[in-house]
Amino acid sequence: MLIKTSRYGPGRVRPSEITPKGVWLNRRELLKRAGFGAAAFAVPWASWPGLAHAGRKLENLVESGWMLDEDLTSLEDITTYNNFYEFGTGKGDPARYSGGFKPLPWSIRVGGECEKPGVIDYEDLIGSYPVEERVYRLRCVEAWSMVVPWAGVQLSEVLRRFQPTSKAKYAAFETVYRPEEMPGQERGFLDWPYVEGLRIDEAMHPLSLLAVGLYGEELPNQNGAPVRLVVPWKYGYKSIKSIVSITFVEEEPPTTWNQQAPHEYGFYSNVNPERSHPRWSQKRERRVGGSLFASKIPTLKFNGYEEEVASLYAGMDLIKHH
Ligand SMILES: Nc1nc2c(c(=O)[nH]1)N[C@H]1C(S)=C(S)[C@@H](COP(=O)(O)O)O[C@H]1N2
Ligand SMILES: [Mo]
Repeated sequence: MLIKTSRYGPGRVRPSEITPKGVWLNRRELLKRAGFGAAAFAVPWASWPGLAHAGRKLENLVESGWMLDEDLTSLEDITTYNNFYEFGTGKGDPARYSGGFKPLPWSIRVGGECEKPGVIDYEDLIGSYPVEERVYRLRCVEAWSMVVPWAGVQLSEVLRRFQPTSKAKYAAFETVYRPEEMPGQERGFLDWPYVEGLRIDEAMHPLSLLAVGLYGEELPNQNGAPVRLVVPWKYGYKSIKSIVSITFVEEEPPTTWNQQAPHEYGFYSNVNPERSHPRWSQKRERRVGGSLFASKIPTLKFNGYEEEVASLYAGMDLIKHH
C-alpha cells in the first residue's frame, strides 16, 4: 500500500511544492492508509490492550507541508516498540511499565541565556502555537526505523518567545526525574535525568519539532508524553522525551549517550550512512512492522533531509563530528 503522490516523487515533500489540499491526508485517511479501517478510528486508545496512556484527541491540527509518501508505521507498532530507558531497556518495557506515569499537568522551564526566562505550561503550548501534523521517519541508531505521523509545535516558535541572547549557542534539554513513576530510574541503566542538546541553529531549524501527539491524539506515555523533541535528520536518541527544561547555554551541553559511550555517540548524531557505528551498520535500516523477510532499505544521509540541513554543517568533518 503506497501513498500515491508521484507528482512529488519519492521521499519528502517540500512545503513549497505542495498545495495544502493536494497532498494533505486527513487523520481518517492516515489511519486507513496505515491499515486501520474507519471503525478503528472510533476506538479510543484506552480500550487498546497494553497501551499505557489514553490521549485526548488534539483539536485544531494544522496542515503541514512536511509529509512523506511512505507507508505509515501502525499505531500499535509505534506504541509497543520503544526506547525509553526510564521504563526499562526492553522494546516492550515502555508500553508495559509506563502506566503509572502522570504526564498532566505539565510545564517546561525555559532559562539560561535569554531575556525572558520563564515557564511554559502544556495547555498554553498546545493552545498558543499551531499544532502541525508532520510525517517523519524516526531512524534509530540500532538500524530500525518507523514512519510516524507526529503532531507538534515548531520548536523555533516556542524558543523565540524566551528571547535567546547572542550567548545562546546551544539549547540543553532535560527529561523529568520521577523514579516513583518511572521504574527504570530506580536502576542504573543511565545517569538520570536523561539530557540532550542541540546547537542553536539546529534547534531553530524549521524541521525541529516539539511533539505533543501522534495519529492526531496526545502522546502516549511510552512515546514521551506529554512533550518530546523530534529532530528528523538525527538518530532517534537525540529526540529526548518528557521534557521538563530547556536551557540556553554558551558551551556544548552534555548529552546522555555521549557521556555513556563517547566513541559510539557523538554530540551531532546526524543520520549518516557513511559513518559506521561499532555495533550497527548505518548503511541500511529495517522498517518496524514490516515482514521479517523484507529486505532492509538504504539509509539516507540526514535521513532524507540533506537539501534542508546540509548547509548547517558546511565545512564540518561529519565523520569526526559524528
Ligand atoms: N528520556 C528519554 N528519551 C529518549 C530515550 C530514552 O531512553 N529516554 N530513547 C531515545 C531513543 S534511543 C529513541 S530511538 C527514541 C525512540 O522514540 P519512540 O519510542 O517514540 O520511537 O527516543 C529517544 N528519546
Ligand atoms: Mo535509538
